[in-house]
Amino acid sequence: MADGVRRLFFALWPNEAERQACLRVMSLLTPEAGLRLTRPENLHVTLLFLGWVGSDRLSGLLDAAAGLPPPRGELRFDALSYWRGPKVACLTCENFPPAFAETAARLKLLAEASGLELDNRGFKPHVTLARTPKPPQAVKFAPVYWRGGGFCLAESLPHPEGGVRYHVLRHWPGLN
Ligand code: 3AM
Repeated sequence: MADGVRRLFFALWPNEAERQACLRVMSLLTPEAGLRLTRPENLHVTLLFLGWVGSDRLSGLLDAAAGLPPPRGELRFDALSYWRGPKVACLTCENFPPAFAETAARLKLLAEASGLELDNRGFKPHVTLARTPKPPQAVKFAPVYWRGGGFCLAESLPHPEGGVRYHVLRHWPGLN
């Protein structure tokens, strides 16, 4: 890895009530072999994964993101899904206010304008609750509400105890 290169993503970070609501759902997951819960401080909703970003691109990206209005409204996570590719159990929502996908799309445009090459994955709101080799058992839970408003740029770093830790580099506060 070259010097000054960081693994980055734009995300919504939870307030304490949202984090606790996610932890309540996590506490319902049956502890299967190989299931690894997300660290509470790592819980987030990815808006746009950037991958490795050189320091030469970072300040332009930060300036451009500062001008972006954060998404207004609320996400209602009412389903527990299993994604077989990355082997994650995550909270998902079928319907969500268009402002969230619009913010994700605008972040993608400004990242590309900053010279980053991104894949064509669309925005799928989700909160990764656990990594697990097989689908979790079904659970009943109260929907997790997650307000829009501010968003942030986070860095993915190795955790000294294994796995990753996410560090918020910059937070742009919102109105709601
Ligand atoms: O926990 P989630 O899925 O929201 O899965 C990774 C994590 O988000 C995702 O980016 C977040 C920080 O690492 N991620 C990692 N590699 C990715 C990739 N190649 C990716 N998302 C899309 N494409």
